[in-house]
Amino acid sequence: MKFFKHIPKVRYEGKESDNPLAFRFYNARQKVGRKTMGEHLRFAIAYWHTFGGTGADPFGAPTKHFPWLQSTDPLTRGQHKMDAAFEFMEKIGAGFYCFHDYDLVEEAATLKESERRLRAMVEYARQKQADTGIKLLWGTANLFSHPRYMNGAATNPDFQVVAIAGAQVKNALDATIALGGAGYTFWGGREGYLSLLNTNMKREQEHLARFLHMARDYGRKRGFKGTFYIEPKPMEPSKHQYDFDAATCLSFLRQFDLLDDFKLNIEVNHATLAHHTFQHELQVAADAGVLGSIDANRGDYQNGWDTDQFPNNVYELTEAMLVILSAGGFKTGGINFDAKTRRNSTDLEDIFYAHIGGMDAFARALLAAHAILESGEYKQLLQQRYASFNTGKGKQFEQGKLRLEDLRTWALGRGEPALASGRQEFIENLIARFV
Ligand code: XUL
Ligand code: CO
Repeated sequence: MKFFKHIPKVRYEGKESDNPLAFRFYNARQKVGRKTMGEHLRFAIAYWHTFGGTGADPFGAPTKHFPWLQSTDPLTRGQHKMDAAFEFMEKIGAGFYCFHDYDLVEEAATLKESERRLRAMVEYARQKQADTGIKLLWGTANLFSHPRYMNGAATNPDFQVVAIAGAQVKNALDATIALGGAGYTFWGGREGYLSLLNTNMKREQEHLARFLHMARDYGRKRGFKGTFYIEPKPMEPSKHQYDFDAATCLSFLRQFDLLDDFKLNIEVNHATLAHHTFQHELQVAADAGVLGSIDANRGDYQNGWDTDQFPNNVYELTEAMLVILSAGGFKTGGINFDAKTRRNSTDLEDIFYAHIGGMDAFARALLAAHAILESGEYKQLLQQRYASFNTGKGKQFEQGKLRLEDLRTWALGRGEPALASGRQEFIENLIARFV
């Protein structure tokens, strides 16, 4: 079925265009350095928000009555939803999508029936992918919505729940592999606690590690060559989540020997919930060689929760793209719009406007960050700041050739250093010159 007949394919029309259904900056085929914009940005559409987000919130009923969600038969509904998804992705020109198992089709009353439904949807998706060339960026399992997961999934104190979560991950991995997914994500919204008083944190984290090892082993055994991602988030829906932020996840992956297979999927609004900037989280991941993929969105400067709005701040995105480009860009990962239109954005056009805005903002940021790195001025400023470690005693310090008492001896002969400006405003202006 077709759902967006009244909306034309979105094309690049250039900066001067005032067509709200055109790109002004995102031009998939335009070269930026050695890659095209499309290859750099690898845009993905999040199935759950864009085709399943009905606008319901804790205070109110759905506001969006998507025509693809009207059938009473779950499989037919799943197929209509997928028709809408692929029609939308073709029109917006996104090369990738991401899903949870039960975004594809509603979970059934029994595991067996859920598996049957899922297999049918995977077949349907395989055909759609072949027809359109659209690919799966990553799959995942929804281990947080069902009431059984109220005390956690892999970290649930009841082994029976852990086993059901395992079955779900096996099936979601099978689906991801069958669809040639480039990645598989774990986001642990319920892997944490509501109260420490009833929680054995050490045991739960060991269970999580055991679970991830099993998933990794199964995936690799079945020929999955893609990347496993952990998506950090500090809280919401749990009071405290184990995958708090990039640094916490890294320490977990190191402790439990998972670094060979896992990278991080960094989400903007999760970073800000952890009182970090997105750029900070990207840099932590990049420095450890685990910058895998990103979930793009933005939070709200006044509200403290996960508002998942579409990104629109080109200056901040430029800073983020500086980190991503300096780390070598995306390999298996990409930019997944884990973002939703507002509850009162109820027209079908609204999901187009939202993605067009996000894609254009990233395109501008890519162009700016690329130009900044090409000009060399910014990189040089950063290098100069550490120049005292390039020669002499500074160099020996970095090489581990000095002892603490050597620092004293050297410092004694020197006196006070001249104050060196950090030149923050100068650098901010330099970045702004390119934005
Ligand atoms: C929730 C969130 C999830 C993950 C996938 O905050 O970001 O949608 O991206 O489970
Ligand atoms: Co996310």
